[in-house]
Amino acid sequence: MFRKVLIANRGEIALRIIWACKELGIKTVAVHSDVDIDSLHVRFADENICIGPAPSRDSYLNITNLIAAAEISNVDGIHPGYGFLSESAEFAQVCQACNITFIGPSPQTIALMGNKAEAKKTMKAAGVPILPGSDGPVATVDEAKAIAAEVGYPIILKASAGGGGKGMRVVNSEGEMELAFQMAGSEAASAFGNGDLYLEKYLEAPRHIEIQILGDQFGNVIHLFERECSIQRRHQKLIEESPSPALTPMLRAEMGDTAVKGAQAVGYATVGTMEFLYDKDRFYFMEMNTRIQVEHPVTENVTGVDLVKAQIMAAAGEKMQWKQKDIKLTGHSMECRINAEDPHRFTPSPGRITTFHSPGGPGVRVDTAAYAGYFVSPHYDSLLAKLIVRGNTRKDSILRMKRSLESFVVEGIKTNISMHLKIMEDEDFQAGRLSTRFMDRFTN
Ligand code: MV4
Repeated sequence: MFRKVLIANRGEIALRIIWACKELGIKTVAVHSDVDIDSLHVRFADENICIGPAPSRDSYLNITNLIAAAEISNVDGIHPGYGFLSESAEFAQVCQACNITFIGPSPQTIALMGNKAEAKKTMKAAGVPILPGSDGPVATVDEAKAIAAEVGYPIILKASAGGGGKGMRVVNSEGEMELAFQMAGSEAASAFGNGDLYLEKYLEAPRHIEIQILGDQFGNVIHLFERECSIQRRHQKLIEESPSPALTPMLRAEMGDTAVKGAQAVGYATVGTMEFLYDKDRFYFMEMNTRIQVEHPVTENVTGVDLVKAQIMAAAGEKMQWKQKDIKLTGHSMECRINAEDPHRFTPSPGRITTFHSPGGPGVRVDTAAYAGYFVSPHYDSLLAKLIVRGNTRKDSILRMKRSLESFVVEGIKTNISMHLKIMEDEDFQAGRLSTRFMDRFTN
């Protein structure tokens, strides 16, 4: 097991990793930019090192400064959290070269899953269902037109080096292809340094359902069921839940087993998430995330597995303590992402928090690094807190979420709590009638 781990992240996930390390008896090193000196992850880590000024590129994204901090503090592991460098094959490679364990899959696996077109080809070869479309990147607009004619419009163009919706273009007819191909290609090139595009049949209103995967370094892979993540705005997830109201026990087992098959095909180790699009009782591989996800507490609540501890133990080379039959789904869990943003314009709302009261009581968890007096910086993402509830049924979870949102007091900045309350009271949401288009009606 690791002796000391550096957490290459900030905010609630840095705190979450510190809690897991404390329970594993691992010493922790927090890194922070100069504006994060008063953050809770700095306060609760055993050591802390300033790695640069506020802009992420000069601090949390600066591999040289992070590795220097790791060397100075003599750590044997680095946990990247999510976002920042958590899916950077280059960072994982540099850690390996410096004999520091990157707490995640191998650089090769990160690179493979980071190329969405190659990831799809790999999953297809492993027998995981994929959407009809191109076999890898599309070289020319004529090739795109030919494939689109085969699969039928509408199609969607996606960036191979992308993910998360950046550089995507829906094309409804051949006449739109030329411009869409050029726009998507140049967007992808400027966003990711790689303009390659791949093409898929476009599903008008699918669900976004993902499977949690856990693997060790002995070839053992299990799944920890699904999370329904269809409630998103501009590819930012807002509400996640498990189990999905759409899945039958049969489909749940089929999706889980399929995800395990895909992960085994690449020898997946530590935690990962396989994202699927779900439409008319069929599911299709979309992409695989090679990090711990924001929404991991939803799965922890329904399985009882501490995913961050499991991730760290797997990265340390420990054999997994579970067999698939040991993982049971009980109850229902739901997470609302509380963002420091204007609830109507969805624009960031940085500033000093004057009052901060988070809800509690049975089945309520709040993962946050915020506190009364904390200054929410404009330099980083707007996630302020994750409110996660657990109930025996989905109805119980919604009721618990409503009363928790109503008693979540944040003053001094704006939040999206009122938007979450509107969603909880929505008839379609309460009936489980969800899709990736759900938020269209809530946003202009
Ligand atoms: C799709 C899709 C429909 N058909 N692909 C890709 C990145 C992920 N975050 C969202 N992605 C989607 N890929 C096909 N073939 C629908 C989505 C999608 C989505 C697309 C546009 C706007 C919002 C969306 C929210 C979730 C999923």
